[in-house]
Amino acid sequence: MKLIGNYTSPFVRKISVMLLEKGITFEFINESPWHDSSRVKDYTPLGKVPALIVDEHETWYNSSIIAAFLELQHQAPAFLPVDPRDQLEVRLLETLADGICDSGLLIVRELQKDPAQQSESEMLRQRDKIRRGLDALEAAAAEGKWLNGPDITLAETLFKRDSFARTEPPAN
Ligand SMILES: N[C@@H](CCC(=O)N[C@@H](CS)C(=O)NCC(=O)O)C(=O)O
Repeated sequence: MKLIGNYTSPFVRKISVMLLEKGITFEFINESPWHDSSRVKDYTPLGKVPALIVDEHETWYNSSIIAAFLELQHQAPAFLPVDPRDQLEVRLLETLADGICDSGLLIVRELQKDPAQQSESEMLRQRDKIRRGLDALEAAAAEGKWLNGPDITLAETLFKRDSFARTEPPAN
């Protein structure tokens, strides 16, 4: 299996955490999606990371879809509970965490523009989403059911750094 990604993407991190925790062997292909010469679009039409190449006939993209595919391998630990309703609750928190990262990414992209082209109001709008999202995540963490609970969940793969020390990328 090959994981196409880069070291700064939280969505790639989600999949790296799952692969490492499940002990699934994979090769990491470090590709930035942002450059004109990027080869990411050769792997996925949307040109975004992560993409997971299973073989020459099977490629999955979008971190939520890849996560669902990895769960189908039935390799421990499971990142989703068995009960479908519980699964939805975890997927909702995953969506919340993804959305916070999406907003962060939009702010970064805005800041990369020429200052005259940057939209302060758009950045404030995104910051509000991040603030509300983090408040909701904190409340879920305090509840301790799917975040900070007894079992590892998909909802934790983007934010809970201390549990996943061995998935840290190299310093350089
Ligand atoms: N919802 C997607 C988001 C993926 C995403 O936005 N990845 C960023 C890197 S963090 C990317 O590749 N962006 C390239 C682009 O937008 O062209 C997922 O969960 O995989």
